Amino acid sequence: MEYQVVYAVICNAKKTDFADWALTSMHALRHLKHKYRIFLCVDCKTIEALRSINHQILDIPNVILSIASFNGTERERSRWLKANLRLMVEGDFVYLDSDTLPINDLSELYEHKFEFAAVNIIDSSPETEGWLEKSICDLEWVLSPTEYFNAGVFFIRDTKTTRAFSQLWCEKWLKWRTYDKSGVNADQPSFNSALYESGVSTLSISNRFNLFMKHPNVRTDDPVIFHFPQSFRPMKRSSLLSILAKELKETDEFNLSLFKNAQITGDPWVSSFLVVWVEYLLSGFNNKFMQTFRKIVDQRNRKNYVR
Ligand SMILES: [Mn+2]
Repeated sequence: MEYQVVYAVICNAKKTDFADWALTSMHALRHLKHKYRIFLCVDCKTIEALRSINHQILDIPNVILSIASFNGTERERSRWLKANLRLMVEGDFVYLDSDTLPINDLSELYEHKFEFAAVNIIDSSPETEGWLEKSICDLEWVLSPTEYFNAGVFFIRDTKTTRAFSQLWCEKWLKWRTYDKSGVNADQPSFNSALYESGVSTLSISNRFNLFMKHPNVRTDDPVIFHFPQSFRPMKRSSLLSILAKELKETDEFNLSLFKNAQITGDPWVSSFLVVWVEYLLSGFNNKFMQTFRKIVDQRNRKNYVR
């Protein structure tokens, strides 16, 4: 059995955070038990940018695939790329967000008979508390009554149905983009309704496989993949991913002992409890400030401030 893992990266030559994180995540994969065939999916503008600065991420993957750049912001381009992945890559694969870090073997994600597997967040997502329902109603979409998946980590098989799902996700996301004027361009509503409406067989898996760091106290036994929501709380000083990425950039070395230590302790943070909380609270304050700031910015320009 071949284990395939797919990353999707959109960035420019000046700000390469997403490429840096994905590169770190790929290094982590190379230190796990199984061998993984790594795919890097990008768009034309991104590959041009990465080549112009000779970014290290170009050396690690087994396969690099590129699609035509979507005409929009970087955030929109990354949504579009992600919705197209199932049509770009052949065979079953696990998709990992650039802000995730695998610390244990992913083989369990492949060992079932379902077409799709991910962590069900229906009971914990703020999306499912209000705004989502109105939007879904307005757009006349259908959602599963029992499942709402986080799109940051998922397993997907290569079948007719899953390819049709990908097509439908693209169509729905385009509609969402016109409908939602917030500039956030969430991809999970279109992702989840496309999944349900296309009849893909789905499996809800343990949050060990996508441990979403909503706050510093998130923990589980035997974690497999840490997910640091970099886009709204970067946690530059405390998250294992940020520190590994920073060291990799500065020294060209993946800090294996730090990584191995995290495998043993299951601790996603590298600073003390107090520092993690201070950074977390400060980044929350920053967000509030940015939200207030955004409100006074013309809606048309707003998209430029959200990533
Ligand atoms: Mn993410």
